[in-house]
Amino acid sequence: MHQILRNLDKMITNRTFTMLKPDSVEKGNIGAILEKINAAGFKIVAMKLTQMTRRDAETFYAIHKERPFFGELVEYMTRGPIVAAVLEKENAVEDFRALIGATNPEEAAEGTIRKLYATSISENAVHGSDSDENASIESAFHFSGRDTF
Ligand code: IDP
Ligand code: MG
Repeated sequence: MHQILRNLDKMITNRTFTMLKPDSVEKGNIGAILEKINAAGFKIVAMKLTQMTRRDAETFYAIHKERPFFGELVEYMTRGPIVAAVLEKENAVEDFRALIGATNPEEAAEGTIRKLYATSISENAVHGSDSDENASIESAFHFSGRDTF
């Protein structure tokens, strides 16, 4: 039983969820960003090109609904297709947040995806889950169990 729980825990902490946001797709940066993701040792477990509806974006970003930028965020995230993906690597959530860099590209470290490809704090190229729990919730929002094996 303990072995099973340990394995389950390991499985969860080994995955994160990402979106290549509409600006990345518009600018033709899908390939370059996926290259960085692969080069950093992440395996793509599930992936699709899709577009979020207003309701999808409002639900996905519900935690930010009282923030002044919420309307702008929903407009941005729904204006064109995104690439949604589930990624696997040891320590996935933390390592992926390090790979993408700070929310504001002006504060993002050299070589990070946001430093390289983001335009502004709003149009910042990629999403990365901020916890194992959210990685799991966000993956389930975009993919069914049979997509993520
Ligand atoms: P994160 O994506 O780095 O986790 P959050 O604070 O969770 O950053 O914000 C979610 C998203 O909302 C950001 O990625 C960005 O697109 C947008 N956002 C965050 N802060 C601002 C802001 O101050 N102005 C405009 N948009 C923002
Ligand atoms: Mg966040």
